[in-house]
Amino acid sequence: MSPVMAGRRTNLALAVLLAIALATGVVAFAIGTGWVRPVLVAHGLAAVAIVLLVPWKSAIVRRGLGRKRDGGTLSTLLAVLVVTALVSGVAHSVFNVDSVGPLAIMQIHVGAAAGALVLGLAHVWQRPQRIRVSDLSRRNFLRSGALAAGAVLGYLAVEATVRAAGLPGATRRATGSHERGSFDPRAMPVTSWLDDTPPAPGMSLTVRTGTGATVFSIEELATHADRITATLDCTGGWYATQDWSGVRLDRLIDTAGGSVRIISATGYERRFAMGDIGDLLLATHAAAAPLSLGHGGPLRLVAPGRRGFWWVKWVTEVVVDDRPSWWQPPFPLT
Ligand SMILES: Nc1nc2c(c(=O)[nH]1)N[C@H]1C(S)=C(S)[C@@H](COP(=O)(O)O)O[C@H]1N2
Ligand SMILES: [Mo]
Repeated sequence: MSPVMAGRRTNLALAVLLAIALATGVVAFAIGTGWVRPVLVAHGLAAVAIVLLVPWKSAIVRRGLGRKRDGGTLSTLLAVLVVTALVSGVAHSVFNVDSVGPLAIMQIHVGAAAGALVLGLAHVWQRPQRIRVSDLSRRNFLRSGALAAGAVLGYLAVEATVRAAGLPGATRRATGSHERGSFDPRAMPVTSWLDDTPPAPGMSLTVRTGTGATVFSIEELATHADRITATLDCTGGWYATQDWSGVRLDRLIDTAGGSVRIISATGYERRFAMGDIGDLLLATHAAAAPLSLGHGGPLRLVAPGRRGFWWVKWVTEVVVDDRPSWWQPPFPLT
């Protein structure tokens, strides 16, 4: 078998694995319950399989260096980004590393992955690997099977080591997040999706429906004292369970509609299905103390089972309209 053919196979496998890693990474960010564990396991398996292919890819790179083609800088940068994504992923998941200098570890991980996507597409464009009928041979299926089996064994070996050594990765949640400040809101991180900052504290909530607008004071909302224990699970890779108290959203809305927008004083917002309002809480308190401004005080949304970016802070407006609940970007844009 020629080294060129072997190289082509390795390149195709790497492209597929990177695509799987990216897709599972995006899905793991989007969902907070249900399929999140298998999705995260697939993410880890893709990572292990990429590492297993490093010896083969190195051989291809060494041959390529002898040939001196254009695009070497781009390829090197792509390799650096993939290694950065792998190392930051392991640093977070196994060792619970929170940040490196000013950057959160998940910013590094996602930033490297996004860069690798762009450069990876450019790389494939520059050095296309044509897919041939022979790629679908029985032998190549066996090779893929061997790689998959190797990935499973490697993954299990890492998991077993993490557990045996009592490393932080052993106690992660299904989403992959590490615990930070449960039942102690002051110890819980203050964070934002991108770069939102606290506004001047609001004093009231306006609820708009098809039939008009109603203004509630924060004290009025707090007197309902609806309680719920729920876990805030940030895609930054940490989670905290708190006892929240405030008012259930279905107490404030008595009309029908397509969906409901929960809007922050900062303009940040998420839209929910009307069927969900019985599960959503507008919280004024956590652990029996008023919410701090950093954590969204005086009023923030608690959205059990959803990732942190749904938990809108500094809520000043709730608007019911006729749009469907999927009428929004899958992730916030600000
Ligand atoms: N207005 C507003 N609400 C927001 C965000 C934001 O950037 N702006 N970030 C969300 C994200 S990504 C998370 S994880 C939680 C963080 O809440 P905390 O700062 O209380 O930990 O708030 C959510 N609510
Ligand atoms: Mo988050």
